[in-house]
Amino acid sequence: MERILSGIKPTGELTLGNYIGALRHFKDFQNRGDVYIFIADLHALTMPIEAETLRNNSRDIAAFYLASGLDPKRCTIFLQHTVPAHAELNAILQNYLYMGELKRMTQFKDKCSKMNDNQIGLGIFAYPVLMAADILLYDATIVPVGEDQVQHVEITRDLVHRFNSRYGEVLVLPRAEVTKVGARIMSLCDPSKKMSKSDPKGDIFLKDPLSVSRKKIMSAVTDSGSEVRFDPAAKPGISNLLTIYAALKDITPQEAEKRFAKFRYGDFKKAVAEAVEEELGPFKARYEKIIADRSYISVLRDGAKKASLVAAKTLRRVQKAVGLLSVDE
Ligand code: AQP
Repeated sequence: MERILSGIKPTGELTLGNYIGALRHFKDFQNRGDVYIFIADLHALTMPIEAETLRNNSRDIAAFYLASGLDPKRCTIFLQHTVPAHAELNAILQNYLYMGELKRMTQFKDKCSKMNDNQIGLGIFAYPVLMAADILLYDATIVPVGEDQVQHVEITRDLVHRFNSRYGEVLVLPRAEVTKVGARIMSLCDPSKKMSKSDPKGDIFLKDPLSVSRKKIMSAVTDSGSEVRFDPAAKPGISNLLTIYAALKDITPQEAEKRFAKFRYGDFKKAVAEAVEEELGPFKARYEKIIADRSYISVLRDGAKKASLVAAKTLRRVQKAVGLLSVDE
């Protein structure tokens, strides 16, 4: 049986990119294996964030998880910090990844390119170590991610090979699974940049009123010419909108292109806005109900207990392998 693990960092308000690249697929994982979905709150601390913002974002993600169709009876939903084994395994694994490889991580380079060494926390540098701990604690075989996180799953795989060749088959080798359509939704203002919650220009937020997301789509940057064609290099703006539409309708961007071949930009944008409204309308309604009744709190509490049992077993296996003396028996 597959073990599937995924999570979202509560670094900002969730975007349509997070929805298309991650949230939208979560419920289907429940038909494919044993699912662990967490709120990566320790990861969110790797860049400056206000305490109240972090708390609110974490609540929102919990409610969005439930609104996405995740069923706490069929999966485990939890906050990362409520399972101490994440930090404990991190303390061990940090000795098996090296400065040279961490320095080469694209996320680290992107996030820290404009900072000097006295502004860069150790956490953002060592981010892949904690992410490896997140994955390995649950013996995850599949890690669904957007394109940007594939590199971190790859470094986790390197770590597993390194660790297991020294200590035997202790850690389970995970593999990244990238969303087929929509693994990298771009900003509506600048389609050369990813739509990111920590860089809100050109984002559609899941909490935006539908009229606001419609306006944002209608004023999205397009390309010269008037043809609706899927060509990310020559027509990045239109291609991004085609990708959004295709992802929401479960078709390919090429099929979407055919559907809109005779459309003008304005009518095409209207159709994309409608597709977003149709999908996000009911989703947002479910979120509003969950955030109001606070049902997510008990889900997170139960999730922490369930996740801790599994994580503690893996941690013990690793501690034993590296030679940490047990006093349990
Ligand atoms: N633009 C995107 N298109 C498709 N998928 C996306 N994801 C994020 N942005 C897009 C996917 O959402 C999940 C949660 O991501 P995360 O919070 O763990 O980290 P991230 O990829 O760094 O997301 P952000 O929104 O860009 O966060 P910040 O701004 O804090 O760095 C992942 O599956 C991710 O791939």
